[in-house]
Amino acid sequence: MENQPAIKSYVFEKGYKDLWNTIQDSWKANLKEAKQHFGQSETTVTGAFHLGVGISIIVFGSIFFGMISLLHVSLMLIFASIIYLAFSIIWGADKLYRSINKIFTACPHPGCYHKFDIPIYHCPNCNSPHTRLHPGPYGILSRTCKCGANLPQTFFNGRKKLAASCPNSTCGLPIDTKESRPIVIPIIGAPSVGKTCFATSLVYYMKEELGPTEETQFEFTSQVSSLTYEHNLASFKNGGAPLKTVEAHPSAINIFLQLKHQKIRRILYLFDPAGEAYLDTSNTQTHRFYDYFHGAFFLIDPFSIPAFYHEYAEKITINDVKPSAEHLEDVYDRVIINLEKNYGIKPDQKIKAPLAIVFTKVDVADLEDKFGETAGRIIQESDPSKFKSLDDGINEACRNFLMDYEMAPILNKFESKFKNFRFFSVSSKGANSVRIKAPTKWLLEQIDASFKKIDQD
Ligand SMILES: Nc1nc2c(ncn2[C@@H]2O[C@H](COP(=O)(O)OP(=O)(O)OP(=O)(O)O)[C@@H](O)[C@H]2O)c(=O)[nH]1
Ligand SMILES: [Mg+2]
Ligand SMILES: [Zn+2]
Ligand SMILES: [Zn+2]
Repeated sequence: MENQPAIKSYVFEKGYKDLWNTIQDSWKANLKEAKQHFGQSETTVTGAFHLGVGISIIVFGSIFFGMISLLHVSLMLIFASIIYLAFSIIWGADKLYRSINKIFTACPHPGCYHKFDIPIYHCPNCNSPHTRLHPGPYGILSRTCKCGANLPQTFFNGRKKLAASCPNSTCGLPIDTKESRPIVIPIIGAPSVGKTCFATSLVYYMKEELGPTEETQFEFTSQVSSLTYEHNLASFKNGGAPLKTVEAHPSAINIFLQLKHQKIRRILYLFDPAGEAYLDTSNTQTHRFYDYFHGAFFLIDPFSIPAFYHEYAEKITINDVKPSAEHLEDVYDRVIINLEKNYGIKPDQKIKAPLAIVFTKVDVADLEDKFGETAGRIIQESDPSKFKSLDDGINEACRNFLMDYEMAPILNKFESKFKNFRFFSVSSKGANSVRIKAPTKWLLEQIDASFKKIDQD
């Protein structure tokens, strides 16, 4: 373990110093006494006596102190082994607890996104950084900081309550995850597909509809997340929409979700970058959260589909709809290339993480008839045994829509690359959104079965 600003346990530092000093002192005393006798060893009978005594002090003294030292060393080693065993067991339990509960630390800050087992913890008294605050040579359950403060160093005695920061030396910013279970979800889509409108509406659903229920307590982890949300939500008033996102490497929207009957708190990481991030692979390769993401939203602006846009160009007000100009397939290809090149997905391997493919802007013109509620209902009624819910019908309607508008290749790509994906259609307008709950709840349930118990219809 790297050096910590703390005091090591007795047997791992001071004990050895004491032992060495005792051995040295004993030898010195022994030699001193022997020397005194050698000093009196003239060629007389008493002199010969002193010579004899001196020699026997050296011989028997050495044997005696050697045995005492051996006993001392053995006791120290036994004691050290017991402590070593004890802290290994507790550290093992700490690791096991975090592994079973899928707890890790992910940095939510722009461009960092590094993942760690535990963050750097800071002493509440002197703020010294303890890079490895866990059972070890500095203590089993707690350690003493250089300033004298006592710090807990396991999951069960309060470590998570300490202030924490990112261990990445070029970042070092505060991380307020409190050893919760991360749920990491990027939102994928070109500029203007509706990512920020969707993210804001999703947070609105969680905060205002899920939050007030007894089942899920909602809390922003940071002011940044809360202010961004409030700002974007306010822009929906009077029919507006959030400003274009400029940051290709955004801060995560971080939210604590405490589910009823679940001891471990969840912490949501929602990443809403500027769509430009998906226009070339150099940006996404630094989106390190793809290393540990749990699922994703892939947003489709129907007006980015050329055949459909041409059919509807006359029926819509461009300024209201802000069609996305980027080809859907190009965005998809870049995301997959990035995952294959940088994040260990093999070309012939299917991605296990669930993907919610969300058609946005369903409130425009008659889109509800194309892949929304009306379309879903008709499909459901045509074969109720196959399409058991409205969502099943909408999923099918979205697929049909892609086929009808010359997008069969992208449908094939989703099918060949993703094990678990499903289509949804939404309108993202904050409090006046339509069906935001469906993709949100589906994705959370696929990632974490505990979400199945909340907000059931
Ligand atoms: N009618 C309607 N318009 C929408 C909806 N979602 C998004 N829009 C429109 O699309 C525009 C772009 O939406 P944003 O959410 O900012 O898009 P984005 O994907 O975040 O874009 P970047 O930040 O540039 O990457 C908005 O200003 C709205 O005009 C929707 O559900 N319905
Ligand atoms: Mg945006
Ligand atoms: Zn301290
Ligand atoms: Zn960081």
